[in-house]
Amino acid sequence: MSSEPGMLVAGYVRQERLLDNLAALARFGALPAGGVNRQALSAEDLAAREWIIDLAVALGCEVTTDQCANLFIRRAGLRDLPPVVTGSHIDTQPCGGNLDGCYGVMAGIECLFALNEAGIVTQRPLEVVIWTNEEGSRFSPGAMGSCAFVNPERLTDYLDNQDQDGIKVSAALAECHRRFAALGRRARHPMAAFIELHIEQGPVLEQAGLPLAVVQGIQGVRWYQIRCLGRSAHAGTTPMDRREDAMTLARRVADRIEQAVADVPADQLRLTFGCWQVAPNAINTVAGEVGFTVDFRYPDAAVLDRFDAAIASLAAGNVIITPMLSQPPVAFDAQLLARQRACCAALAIPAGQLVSGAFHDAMHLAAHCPTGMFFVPSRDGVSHNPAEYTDPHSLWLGARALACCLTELANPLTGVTL
Ligand code: HGY
Ligand code: MN
Ligand code: MN
Repeated sequence: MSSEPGMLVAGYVRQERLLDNLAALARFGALPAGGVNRQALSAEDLAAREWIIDLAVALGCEVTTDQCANLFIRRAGLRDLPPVVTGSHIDTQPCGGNLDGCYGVMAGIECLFALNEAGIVTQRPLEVVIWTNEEGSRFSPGAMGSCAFVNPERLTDYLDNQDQDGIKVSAALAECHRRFAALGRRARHPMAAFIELHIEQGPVLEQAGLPLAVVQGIQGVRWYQIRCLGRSAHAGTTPMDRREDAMTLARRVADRIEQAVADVPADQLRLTFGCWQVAPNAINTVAGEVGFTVDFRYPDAAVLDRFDAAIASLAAGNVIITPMLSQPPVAFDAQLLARQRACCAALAIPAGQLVSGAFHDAMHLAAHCPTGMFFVPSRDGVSHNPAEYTDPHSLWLGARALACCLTELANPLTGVTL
C-alpha cells in the first residue's frame, strides 16, 4: 500500500460494497419494470434518507440538516477547520435510473468506509452531503437544496411552489423536518472544497473509451413555464375560423422558440419541451389552455441572454411566460482540477476532460468554495431512464479517485494547499 494517505485510502475502496449499497438505495422507490421513482421529499426519499442516516451513524459520523433539508454527514477531523465536502442527490426523475446523483452520495459513503478501514483521521473534517431536490421534477427549480444552502435568502422564493398534486415545498419540508426532528440544524458554513462524483449522462466518455473525466465546468441552463390561453369549444361544431385553440397557439410559440435558436450548431443545441399540460385534455374539445416547459442549455452566456430576450418577446395577453431557473455557465477551480488530475495520474486512471451538459449541485457550490467534479461513463450516453448504467469497474475507479482527492485535500499538513 502507498504511504501517501490519499493512495492508502483509495486502496480500501471496495467495489462490491459500493455496488451493494447502490443496489440497497435503488430499492427505495424501485419501479416494477426497472428504474426508480424517488422524487424529492416523497415518502420514498424520506425512507432512503433514514437508511443513509443509519449507515452514517454506524460509521461514526454526525448527521445534521438545514432549512432546505440538505443532509450533512460529517466525519470529524483532528482540527476544527472548514470541511472538505463531497456529495450529490438521491432524488430521482419520475422514471429515473439508479445512478444519477445516487452514485456520488454512495461513493462518498464508500470513502468514509475506506478512511475508517485505513485508520486515517484527516486534519480537516470530511462531509458527505445529500442535497435536496436536485432534479426539480416534483418541485421547481432543480438544484433547490444546494441553491438554498449557498443563498439562504432564496428559499423563501420556493416555499409556495407546488407539485402536480398541489403540495407546497413548505409542507413537504415541514414533513421531512418532523420525520428527522432529532437532527441538529446547520446553517450555511464555510467549506474548504467541494468535489462531486457523478455519471456523465452523455456519450462522450464511452466514445473516447475513458473510465473517468475531470470536469472543467457546467454549461448554463434556462427553464421556463409557458401558458397559452384559448377557449374550449366543441370539436365537431366549431368552425376553424371561430376557434381560439390553445394547442394551435402553443405549437406556434414552440415553433418560434425553435426558430430563435436556429443558428445554434445542431450538435450543440439542447432545447427540450419536456412537460405539457392540456386543459380540458379531451379528444372532442378544443384546448382551452396549454402549458409547456422549456429547457435550454448552452455553454456561452451571451447565447443564453439572447435566448431570454427571444422568449420575452413572445409574451402576450394569451401567452404567459414564467422564468423557473436561470443559471450561468460555471468554470471549476483550476487548482482543484490540477489536484484531481494528479490523483488520477497517481492511481494510473486514464482521465479525460469535458464540460458537463447536465447541471449539478456543483454549479451552486462553485460560488461558495473551490469546486470540481469527476465523471464516469454512461452506457450509450443514456440517463434519466431506467436503462442508465455504468460498468462496475468505472464506478470503482471513480470512487478511488474521489477517495484519494478527498483525503489529500483534507490533510493540509501534507503540503496540499488549495
Ligand atoms: O437537468 C439536469 O441537468 C440534472 O440532471 N437534473
Ligand atoms: Mn444528477
Ligand atoms: Mn438528473
